[in-house]
Amino acid sequence: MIYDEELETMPREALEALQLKRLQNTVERVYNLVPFYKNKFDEISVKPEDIKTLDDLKRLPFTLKEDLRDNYPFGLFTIPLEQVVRLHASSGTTGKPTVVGYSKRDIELWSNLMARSFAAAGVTRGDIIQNAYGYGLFTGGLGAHYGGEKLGATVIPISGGNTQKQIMIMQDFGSTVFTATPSYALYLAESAHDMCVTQDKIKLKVGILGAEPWTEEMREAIEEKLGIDAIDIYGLSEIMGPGVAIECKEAKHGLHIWEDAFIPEIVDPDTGEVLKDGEEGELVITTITKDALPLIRYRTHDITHIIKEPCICGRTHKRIARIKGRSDDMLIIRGVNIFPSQIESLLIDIEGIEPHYQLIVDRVNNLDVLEVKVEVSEKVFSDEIRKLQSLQKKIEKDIKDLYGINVKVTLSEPKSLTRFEGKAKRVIDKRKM
Ligand code: DLL
Repeated sequence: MIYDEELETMPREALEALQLKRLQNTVERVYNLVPFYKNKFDEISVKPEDIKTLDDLKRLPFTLKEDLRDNYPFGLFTIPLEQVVRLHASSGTTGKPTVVGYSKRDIELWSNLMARSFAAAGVTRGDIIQNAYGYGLFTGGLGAHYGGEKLGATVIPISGGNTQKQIMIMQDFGSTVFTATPSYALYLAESAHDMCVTQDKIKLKVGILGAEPWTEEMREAIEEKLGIDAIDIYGLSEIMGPGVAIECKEAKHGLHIWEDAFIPEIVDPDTGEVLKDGEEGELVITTITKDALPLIRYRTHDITHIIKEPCICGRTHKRIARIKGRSDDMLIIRGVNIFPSQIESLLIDIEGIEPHYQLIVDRVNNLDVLEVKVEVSEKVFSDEIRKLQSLQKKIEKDIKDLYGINVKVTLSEPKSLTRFEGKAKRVIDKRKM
């Protein structure tokens, strides 16, 4: 269902005219209200009035996560704190978190975009959304909550964790939509299986899953185990939270990024040069409707490309391909670049392998070594040692053939690797410890 016909199907020309107007307005505001931006623009002698076309966006400087940290906590806000009605923060791995603020209008806008995203995924007013994204400083919980209510659906604010209770509530309340990270959806599916809760005992039809990278193969595994449509949703707290982009139910291929609110660019992660539609690089986003914390050319570190072809669903907003990983998650093993998601796609397709894995990187005698720990199914685990050894060798060979790196594969017992209630942590890089 299309939630906002006029905006979602607006002809490109009109959409781009709207973007330009909103961009000019945003640039003017940040220049006049945020000293950080005024200084950065002055340094390269660019004035707001120089932005005459959408193409002029590339004249503006990038904003980095460090800029938010350097101006911790509220230094990039354009409005006084009295007008800020909500704060969220993303937990950095080190040091201070990144703080984001919302005015009343921002919350309204976010709810609208999230309602629009739910609708694109096939959710309607009659649905019951079991929201297992964490509530708190993380934007997942409240973002999905407000969007679900805005749409008029029924929201169960269960938050993450407590899996047995999730499964009980899912049956008793008749939840039709499940929102969580894909890794948690998979964990829930397994637990339901262990509790003998079969698909006919639940009413679930859609999973709105995101907040971490996942693969097509993982989608298939989740869809099969839960008997649902699994839809990919993208967002980041600095830009808003969940609902920046989502797949539509019709195509389930690429995520529509809501261009009446955000301008996406793809840049070369090393040089910052803007790439053409279709070329893979780092996603950079400029917000054009945000009030409290507008960001100009924010470097997301997420690797993707723009899908050029128009979508069968009729929405005119561009699509980004499924996020391949973060540029800072890319592993370099003896000079070969590899994303965890590439290993994931290969593993999940192998018979007898469960979609649970961990990558352990270390440096031994000055050489990088990658260990791939992966769980096998109960059936394979009870096989004779010889068969397990040949499975292990097969995976090592497949990875070598496809990606050109030597890895050590360790087969783990079923259910032995850590399960995650929020974002999964797949990589342990001992070189950085
Ligand atoms: O993860 C917001 C969110 C909540 C998105 C719920 C979707 C659902 P942060 O905690 O700030 O915000 O983390 C943002 O997570 O830059 C990506 O690297 C990653 N990420 C988010 N969605 C996806 C996705 C929320 N669908 C960071 N695929 C982003 C791959 C994703 N990575």
